[in-house]
Amino acid sequence: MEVKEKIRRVRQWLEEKELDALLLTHMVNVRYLSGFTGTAAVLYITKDRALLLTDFRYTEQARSQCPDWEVVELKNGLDEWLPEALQEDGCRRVGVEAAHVTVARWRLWKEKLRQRWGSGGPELVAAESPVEELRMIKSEEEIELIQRACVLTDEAFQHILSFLRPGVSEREIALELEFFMRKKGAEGRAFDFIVASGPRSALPHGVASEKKLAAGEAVVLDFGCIYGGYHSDLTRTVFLGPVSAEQQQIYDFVRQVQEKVRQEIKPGLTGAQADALARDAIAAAGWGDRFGHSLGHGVGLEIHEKPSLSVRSETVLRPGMVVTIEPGVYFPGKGGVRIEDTVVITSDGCRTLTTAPREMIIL
Ligand SMILES: [Mn+2]
Repeated sequence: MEVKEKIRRVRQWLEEKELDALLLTHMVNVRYLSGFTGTAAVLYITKDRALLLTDFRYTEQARSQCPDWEVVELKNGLDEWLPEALQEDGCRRVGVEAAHVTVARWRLWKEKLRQRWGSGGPELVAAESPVEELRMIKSEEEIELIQRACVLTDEAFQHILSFLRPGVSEREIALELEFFMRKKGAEGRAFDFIVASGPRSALPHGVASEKKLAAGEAVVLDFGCIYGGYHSDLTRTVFLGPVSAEQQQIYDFVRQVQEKVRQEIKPGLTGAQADALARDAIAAAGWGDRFGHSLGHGVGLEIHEKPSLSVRSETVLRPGMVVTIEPGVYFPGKGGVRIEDTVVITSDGCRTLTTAPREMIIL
């Protein structure tokens, strides 16, 4: 979507919400709307102005990256600028991103308005940002960047297989994954990697520890990278032999469930209906209480974004949404299995962007 079109959509939203202005402080939303990749800027949008506020460090960068925005260099900070601007523009109701403004900042802004106007001044409105909704549907260019992040992630998985052996620590594995992807062009890791082996594989969020791998253990590897600002997310569970019949059975089951979801997910389903594709199958196997997290989440400029594939998600899936599909079952004290892919919803189903092998791997 062109920047001008994004601004038009936000203005449409302003009208619907009967707001005179929106102040966007969440850097990811700032980047999405303006193209600005620096670390400090705020967007201010009214029905006829679109300002990018930044400071001396970033003025020049913002002018070159954001031709559709009027770049303003803040001299005395945003908190002083805001009441001035609201007065100048005659704004009565100004929206702020409720999920991204601290209580301290909210109080400070209210106090600044009160100092200037007493009780009759402009009203701050805690709003749900319209930008997170826009971000749910990815353009071809965005999908291409996510795809490239996924390719690097798949390559890192292939690479790490030769590195896994008894005695290697989870931390060393996490570092090697990150080093490999960054050498190949990734900007960074997508999140703190999960490398969870043996009994730790039962921890759905077992961030890599000092624990060393041992024979007979499952190893859950959950990792991804950032490319062009966009994230990837992949989980594979591999085994250091020998593998028990029980491990084999659990693995085959999770793999089947994950495959079924990728075959059946399609536009028109709600996030909750997608989640149920996995949850019902796992419950039917008698392991309902062993799958305690949601099926998946949106992926884009953030590793976790809308839509969520979870019990309570009413969001309807649409083509262009990029989500993870990551069912798992976990047995405390023993171990767990999770298999996760990043997929893009298409007109009649989904296309899987991560392609690392899903067959059981025993090293
Ligand atoms: Mn994930």
